[in-house]
Amino acid sequence: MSTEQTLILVKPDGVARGLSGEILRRIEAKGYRVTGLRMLTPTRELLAAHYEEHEGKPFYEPLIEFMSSGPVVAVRAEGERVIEGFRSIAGATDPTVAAPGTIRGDLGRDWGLAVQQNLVHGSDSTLSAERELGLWFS
Ligand code: YYY
Ligand code: MG
Repeated sequence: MSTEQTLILVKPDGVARGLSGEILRRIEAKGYRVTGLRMLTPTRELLAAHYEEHEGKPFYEPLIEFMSSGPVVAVRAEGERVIEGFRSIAGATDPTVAAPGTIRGDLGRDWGLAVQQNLVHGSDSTLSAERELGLWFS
């Protein structure tokens, strides 16, 4: 048994497409508890800290630009192995190859910017979950 907490973001494309409710539904339907919820348009400063591991990569600047373009829904979710479990529900980074049944596989669009606009973020380890929750839910 290991109850964990993770940071989930519904990205600007998910909010703009009216999918926040559907994404929260999937999180809760899996049995995870939502223990924190905020809607905000993130600053570049917050996003630079959040995505520090990707600084310098070719997709970094467009990603920050996109993520600061409108409101996101930040979710603190809790449950048994929720970090790995939410990554599993979210599906592969690229919605075109994300498995059917996953958020990205079912709802992600197969367009040019699909890898950038892939609806959700989920922390990928206990260390990053702790760090990211500190940024978004301080
Ligand atoms: O953890 P995850 O979101 O699945 O992917 P990461 O490799 O951490 O990349 C973070 C974020 O960056 C991804 O969700 C979309 C964007 N991105 C991109 O725009 N283009 C890429 N080639 C890789 C990632
Ligand atoms: Mg990642």
